Amino acid sequence: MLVLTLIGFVHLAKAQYKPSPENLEARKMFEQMRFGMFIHWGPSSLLGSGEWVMNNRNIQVNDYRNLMNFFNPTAFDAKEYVALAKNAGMKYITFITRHHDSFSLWDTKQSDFNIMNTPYKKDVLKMLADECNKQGIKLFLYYSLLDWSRNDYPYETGRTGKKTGRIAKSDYNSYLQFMKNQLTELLTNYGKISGIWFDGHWDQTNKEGEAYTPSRIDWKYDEIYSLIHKLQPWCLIGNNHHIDPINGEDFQMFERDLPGENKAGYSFQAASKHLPLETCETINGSWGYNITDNKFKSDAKIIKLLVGAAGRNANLLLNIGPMPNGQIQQQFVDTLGAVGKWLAKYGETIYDTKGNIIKPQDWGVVTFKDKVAYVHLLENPKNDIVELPNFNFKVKSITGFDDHVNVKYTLDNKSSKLILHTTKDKSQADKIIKIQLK
Ligand code: FHN
Repeated sequence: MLVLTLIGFVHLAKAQYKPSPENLEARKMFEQMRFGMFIHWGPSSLLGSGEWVMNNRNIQVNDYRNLMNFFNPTAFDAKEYVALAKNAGMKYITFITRHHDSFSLWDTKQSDFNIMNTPYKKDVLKMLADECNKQGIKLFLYYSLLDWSRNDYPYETGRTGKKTGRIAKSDYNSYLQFMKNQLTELLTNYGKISGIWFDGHWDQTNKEGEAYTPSRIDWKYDEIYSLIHKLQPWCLIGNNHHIDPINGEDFQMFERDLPGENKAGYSFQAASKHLPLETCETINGSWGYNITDNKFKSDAKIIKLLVGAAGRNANLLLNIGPMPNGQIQQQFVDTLGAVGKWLAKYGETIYDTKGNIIKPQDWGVVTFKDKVAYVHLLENPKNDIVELPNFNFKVKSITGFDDHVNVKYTLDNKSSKLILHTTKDKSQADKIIKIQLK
């Protein structure tokens, strides 16, 4: 009986994650920020083929380690990175600390495959953390659960990294301890960390969308998550596992899709109604530096993504994959500059707004802030008619955001439908109409 009661207690303790007041406050601030910079970078960038190159070319662990001898990012400038994010209107940076290849971009004592053993010999994370602090940008850390180099990671049951030459038997307890030690370093030596962004869970499941997708290993998330929250209670935990949120997580992310969409095939999970949401996307098609990837999205497309995310109550985490020397390619700089310029003018319609009050429509989305609703026309409305269903508000005025000219409208109180009679110039990414509510 006693044992059963104890098991019951343990189970209950696991089931009841109660975010701390600091954590709840951090969630609010996270939602206000709406736009962040994702940075995928490391020795894999040297090969110019994206961050999956080790897996894709079946590079053996010992051969891959050679990259450490010539990863020398002398053009890395933390001040420039943070300024670039700031000028783009981004409010936070999510930096890869350790991707699937196992390379650590900080001075870790837990593995010698790290930045201090490259010719560069400098702790890039420290420089970035200090600079974020100086320039008022929040710092989130990406941390891979999946590992293609270590023997103790359960690669036998994994989907990827099977051909990197490992033969020793894995040992998850040892790997778990390693991760806990690394996370403790990250959350102890780099000041205030706003969030940990996990990735790689899906390595231990069947493909997203299949009927059966539980993990083949017990990751012991309760231990990992409680350690993080113990070290920094405000630190938000998100896990890009492509399934419904797990107990202990503070935000939910979507990869290459806005919440509620599933074009990329990762997002069969529904958007949480309680947790803050985030969508991550690339500017071209690659996360890590890819020398032949010229499929750059237009500035308009990125702006629409950002607005589409805000309209669904989500942040956009937009990726850059710096070059191996630390320089950021001009195309990324230009796009970020263009979005920054747009946000300088239209930021009030994005930051600190709420989406999803009116569901996304064919023509676009609506964001709300205090007594104002911003209608974002992302596509040309059919017959110059913009319908807003479930519009349960009283209207004071409706004007164009740019020209302040009154927009013709009809409000059918019975069906709660607001109809705006307006159109959009095709060349504009977004036409905004401001509804002042009573
Ligand atoms: O495998 C990673 C990939 O390299 C990249 O980091 C993205 C970012 O969301 N996540 C994984 C794929 O789901």
